[in-house]
Amino acid sequence: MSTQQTLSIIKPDAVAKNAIGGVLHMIESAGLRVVATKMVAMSKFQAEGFYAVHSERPFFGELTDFMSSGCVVVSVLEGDNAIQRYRDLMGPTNSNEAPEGTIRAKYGTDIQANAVHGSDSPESAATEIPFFFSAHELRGLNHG
Ligand code: IDP
Ligand code: MG
Repeated sequence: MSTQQTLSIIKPDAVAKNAIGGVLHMIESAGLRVVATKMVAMSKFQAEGFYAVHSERPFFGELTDFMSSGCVVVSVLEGDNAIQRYRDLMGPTNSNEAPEGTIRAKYGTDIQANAVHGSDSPESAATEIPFFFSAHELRGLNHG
């Protein structure tokens, strides 16, 4: 195992549910470290850019409407094998299929309003982290 960074987004549904603290608590309780975080309101254009990989999917329009419907909390998480560990903590895409103990089981509603995003590979993390965080914002990493 090696130390990795992954991008987390607490989506507008979870922010609306007052679950920012609840999600971050689950992240920290799982042993992942929050090394950068901020609240942002994504424009439709930003959401389309972030999810460009899904631009041909039938749900692209509603996904980008949803992601730009309210504030989100973006964070960089760090830890051994952080990418897969966070995916496991999130649970499957469809919240209704998420096992107990996962973030999506606790805070998600359905396949779209599923509370959180997490990078799915080192390649995704390497593009998703700089999408939201400048080098300046990341320079304090590894000093926690
Ligand atoms: P993931 O977030 O579990 O990696 P992806 O397949 O990458 O899932 O899809 C990105 C996001 O698009 C999901 O988190 C969810 O919000 C939304 N989404 C995925 N599949 C559907 C669908 O069939 N209908 C509506 N929204 C969907
Ligand atoms: Mg994905």
